[in-house]
Amino acid sequence: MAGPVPVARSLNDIYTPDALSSQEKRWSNLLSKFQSTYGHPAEFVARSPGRVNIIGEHIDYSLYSVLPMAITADTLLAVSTDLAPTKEGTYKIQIANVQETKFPSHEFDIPYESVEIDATVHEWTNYFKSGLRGALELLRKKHGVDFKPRSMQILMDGTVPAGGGLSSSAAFTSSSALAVMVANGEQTVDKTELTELAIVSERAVGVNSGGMDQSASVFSERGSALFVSFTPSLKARPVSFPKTDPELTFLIAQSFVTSDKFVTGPIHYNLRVVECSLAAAYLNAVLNPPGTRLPGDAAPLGISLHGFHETYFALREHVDNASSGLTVPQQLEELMSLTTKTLTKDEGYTREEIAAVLGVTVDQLNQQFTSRFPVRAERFKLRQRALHVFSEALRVLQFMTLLEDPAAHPAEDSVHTIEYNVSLGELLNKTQDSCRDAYECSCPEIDDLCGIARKAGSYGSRLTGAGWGGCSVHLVPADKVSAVREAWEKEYYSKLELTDEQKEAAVVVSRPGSGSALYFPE
Ligand code: NG1
Ligand code: MG
Repeated sequence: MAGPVPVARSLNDIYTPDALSSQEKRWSNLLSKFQSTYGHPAEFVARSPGRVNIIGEHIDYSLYSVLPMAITADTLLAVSTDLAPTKEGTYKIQIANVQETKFPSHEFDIPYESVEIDATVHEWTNYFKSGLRGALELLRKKHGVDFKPRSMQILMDGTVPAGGGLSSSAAFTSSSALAVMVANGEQTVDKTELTELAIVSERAVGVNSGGMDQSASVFSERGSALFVSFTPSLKARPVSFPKTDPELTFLIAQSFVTSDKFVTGPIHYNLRVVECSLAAAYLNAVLNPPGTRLPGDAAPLGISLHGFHETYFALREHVDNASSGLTVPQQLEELMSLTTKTLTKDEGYTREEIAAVLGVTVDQLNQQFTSRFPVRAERFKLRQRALHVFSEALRVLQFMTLLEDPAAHPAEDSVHTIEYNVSLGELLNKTQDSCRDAYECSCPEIDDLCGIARKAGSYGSRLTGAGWGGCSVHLVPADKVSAVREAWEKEYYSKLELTDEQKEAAVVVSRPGSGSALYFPE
């Protein structure tokens, strides 16, 4: 799966046939608008899609594997680099958006040394700047610290709904980083390098995220989902769905409850990152021998539940080699029962209680866990969050077994196909229950959409992405898609004041799309 970002010879290489005609119109509009905006043609287009997460929610920043897939919606950046020389010591970035009223164009004279990003303002060009900053770090590694970036003229067209749980941010940062690499002369861009710099870049704009979105955006291959692992290093590989009859489709339904991670980070997303990191430290302090330190890892705050998982069983092997025979699913089952026995307080733990168990002062605790990204909470629900993470990591492995173990595949007859689809769907439903009850990242609207869909024929329905609003994903057999859509229209969407554009985007039938790509207009 590693290797360079592919150069698309035609839009056929990027989009599934059903999307092709609308995409051809969109791309030719982008390229002609580039010409009229800047007075010359674009040299290339960098493209990176949004993603929907099938299963593995809120566990990527705990470094457990996930199963997303790219969707058709993507960020396009048309680029040219032949600009007039600029002010001494700076290069110029001119960036415009096809939706110019919503996203006004900007011009920046950026000093060679550094890219300033004011993450306190929610400015659309910040995402480009975060990709620019990440790419420059990589370019400096390759070409030396006094590398002089080139000026760029950019026209963007993004169709991933923002704040909708489909990773608009990752699509934008990944395509931006890709565009900067190519604008500065890189003939090929390695997918792993691009993903890693997109992950780091996204954290620069204030969201303490995991690496799922950027991996799915960069690595996905058309027709397949993507199994992404983060440790010991980032790996991604395509996973195909067995052919069933009726064919399985994934429906994505917007709740239209916007969940803006910038605003709610301190009580939602970033708080969960802190709770999971604290849970790892707490479990380590109680269940591993005194003085055991968790290995520093790629998690946002440097330690993770996965790190605890590995340390615990590595140390156990020295003690009793009984545990060495455990499979990962068995280890996860054991961790869930250990968690229940160790983290007994339902109402959660105060900073004082945690600091006492870790043997540090509250100031030291705050310094390590709650200074980087501010959180607002008196108590941290360590057990609930850890139980969700371990159980969700287990569901991902069970889902993968159903997809990849031929013994688990349905026999040709339809009865077994139904049973098979039901067992896939059941895992998705259990994820939704755990997100709602243990992780508390759902909302009534999403619960509603899921209930309506299940009644109308969906095998499995759940929130996708960060939650607290945004999108839901549903595993629906092809012959039930219209029934589910009608039920949503009647019982949910008809009660909202939706614009025609919103009505259009409310429900998307998602086919597994391709990841990042480059295109050089002839
Ligand atoms: P969304 O909200 O779809 O961008 C976020 C995180 C992911 C992952 C999911 C929950 C960002 C940029 N991405 O996805 O890393 O943690 O939530 O599984 O915050
Ligand atoms: Mg996002």
